[in-house]
Amino acid sequence: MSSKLCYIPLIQFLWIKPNPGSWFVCLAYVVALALGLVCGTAVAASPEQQNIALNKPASASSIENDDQNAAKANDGNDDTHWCADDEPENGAEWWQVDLEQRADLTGCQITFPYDGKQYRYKVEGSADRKTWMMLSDQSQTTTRRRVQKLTFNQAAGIRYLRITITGFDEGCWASIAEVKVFGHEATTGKGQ
Ligand SMILES: [Ca+2]
Repeated sequence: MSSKLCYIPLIQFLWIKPNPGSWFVCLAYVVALALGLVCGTAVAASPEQQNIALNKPASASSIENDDQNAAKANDGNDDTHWCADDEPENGAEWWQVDLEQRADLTGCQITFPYDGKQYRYKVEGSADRKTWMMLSDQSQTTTRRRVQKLTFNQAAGIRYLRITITGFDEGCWASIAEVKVFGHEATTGKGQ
């Protein structure tokens, strides 16, 4: 039933003399329409919250071992994580995902291995892995939340998303449990 058709019985009711039975019918319709509006809104918003990074090809500057490889940071499991070997010669450790097509990103959610520990980092995006743009600079953050949600103001045409770990509390490593990336297919320019 289309949304316009949904309103026809209610309009018809308003043109007839009400009685207790019809009041009940009207109330049921109002409740049904309200539920429909709520559900419709949720369905319309869902594409923005779809995790487009799930199980996409991931890479990293280094890995501690194969049980903590790059793919563990976007496997949909908060209990598995990527961990770098953190050797000084590597420089800043990073994790990267290939979204396999260009997308207009709205934000991301990063889950770290530990709650109550500080991780500092920056999130960058690129269409070609040559030119990178800063999506969110958290290199000065003081938050110790395990799950951190970020909103991107300008992130159009992004295929590659990279998270560089710039610092962390003592006792931690450059490590990420899970990354979710939100957005939709780019309105201009397809993947390379
Ligand atoms: Ca994981």
